[in-house]
Amino acid sequence: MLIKNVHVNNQADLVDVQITDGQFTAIKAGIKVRPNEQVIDGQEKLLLPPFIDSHVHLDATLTAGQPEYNETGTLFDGIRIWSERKKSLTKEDVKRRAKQTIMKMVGHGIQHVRSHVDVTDPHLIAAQALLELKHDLKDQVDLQLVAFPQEGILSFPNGKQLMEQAVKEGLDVVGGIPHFEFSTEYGWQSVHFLMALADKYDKLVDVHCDEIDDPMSRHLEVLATEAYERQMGDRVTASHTTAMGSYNDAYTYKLFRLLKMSGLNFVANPLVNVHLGGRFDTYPKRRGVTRVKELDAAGINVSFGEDDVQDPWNPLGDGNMLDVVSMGVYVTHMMGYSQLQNSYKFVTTNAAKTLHIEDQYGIEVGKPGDCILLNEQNFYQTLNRHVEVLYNIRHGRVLAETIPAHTTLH
Ligand code: 17E
Ligand code: FE2
Repeated sequence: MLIKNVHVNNQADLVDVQITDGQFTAIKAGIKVRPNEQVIDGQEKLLLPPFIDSHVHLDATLTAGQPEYNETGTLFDGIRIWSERKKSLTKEDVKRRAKQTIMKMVGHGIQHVRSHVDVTDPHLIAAQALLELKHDLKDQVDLQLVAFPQEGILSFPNGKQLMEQAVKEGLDVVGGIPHFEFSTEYGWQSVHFLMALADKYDKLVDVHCDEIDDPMSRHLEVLATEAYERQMGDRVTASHTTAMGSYNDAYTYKLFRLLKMSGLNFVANPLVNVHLGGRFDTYPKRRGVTRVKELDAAGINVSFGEDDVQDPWNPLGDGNMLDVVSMGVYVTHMMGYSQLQNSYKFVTTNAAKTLHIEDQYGIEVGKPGDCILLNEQNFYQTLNRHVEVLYNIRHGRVLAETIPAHTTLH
C-alpha cells in the first residue's frame, strides 16, 4: 500500500508512506508506485498512528437506562445501578454490546483499547465474554483486559480469590479500587495485595485510584511506593486520581517527588470525571479532574480515556477520542497553540506508553503498518472541525473508511 502526500505526526513537510507485508517500509517524498499496489491519495492531510483508548469499561457499555438512568450523576449511583444490571449479564449480552462499541471505535480510528472488566462477580461472566471477544476481534483491535474489582477486593466476598482467578483465566492487567474499600486500611491492604499479585504473575497494573473529591483519599502514595520499591513503575498506571485535584499544594509538591521516582503512568478521563466530579459541592464546584498539566510538565506520562460509552456513569459517548481530547484540553487549561497541536499525544504516543506497546506502535520503518488519515492538515484544525477519520489502516489493510458529510449553503 502507498499513502501519498501526507503530513506525518503534524510535521510541516509532505511525504509518502509505504506499507509492505503489513509493515512500514518507506517514509519519504516521491516514492514510486509498484505494480498492482493499492494507492491512497492523502490529499495533504494528517497521518497519525491509530488512536488508543487507554481506559474504558466495555462490560458496561450501552447499558444506559438499565434498569434506570443515573439521575444524580454520582460515581456511587453509577456503581449501584451497574450492580443491579450485573445480575442479568450473560456472555452473549456482554459480547454483543462490547462489539457494537468497538465497531464505533474502529470507525473513529481506534486500534488499541484497554478495558476494565468487573470481576466482582462470582461467575466472572464479563471476563469470559471479553476474553472471547478479544480473540474474535484481534484483526480489528488489540484489546487489553484489566481485572477490575468494582465493588472492592477486601470489601467483596471472595474478592481476593476472584482477582487471582481472573488473572489465571487470562486477563492482562491487575486493577483495584482502594478509595471504594470499606476503610482506608482495607484500601492500603488492597494496593499491597494487587501489586503482589501482579508481580507474581508478571502482569501490568492499572488501578482506579482515588476517584473521589476527598483530599484525604491518599492511596496514590501507597501505589507509587509499591511501584517504586518493586521497580515496576513503567508497568503501573494510576487511573482517575481525581482526589489530586483537591490535595493541598504542599502535600502535592512532596508527592510529585515520589511520582517521578516511581515512573508511574497516569490516565485521566476528562469527559466522565468532569461529569461525576463536584457532585457533592455547592459552589465553588470542583472540576473532578487530576492535575494533568502539572504531571505533564513534570515529565510524567499521562494519557486520556473515554471511560464510558452510554452506561450508568455516562449516558453519552460514541467511541470518538476527539471528544475526549477536546474536553481534556478545556478542563485542564491546556489550550495554548502548541498544547493544542500536541494534544494528540494523550490518545496516541502517551497512551502507547501506558499500554506498554511502544515497540509495536508509531509510524516508523519496521513497525506494524497501522495509521489513520484525518480530514485536516494538522491536529489544531482536526480539533476545530472535529473531523472524520477518512481511513483507519491496520497492517496495511483498510479497516474503516469514512466519506465526510457535505453541507451546501443556499
Ligand atoms: N467504575 C468506577 O469505579 N469508576 C468509573 N469512572 C467507572 C466505573 C466508569
Ligand atoms: Fe474507569
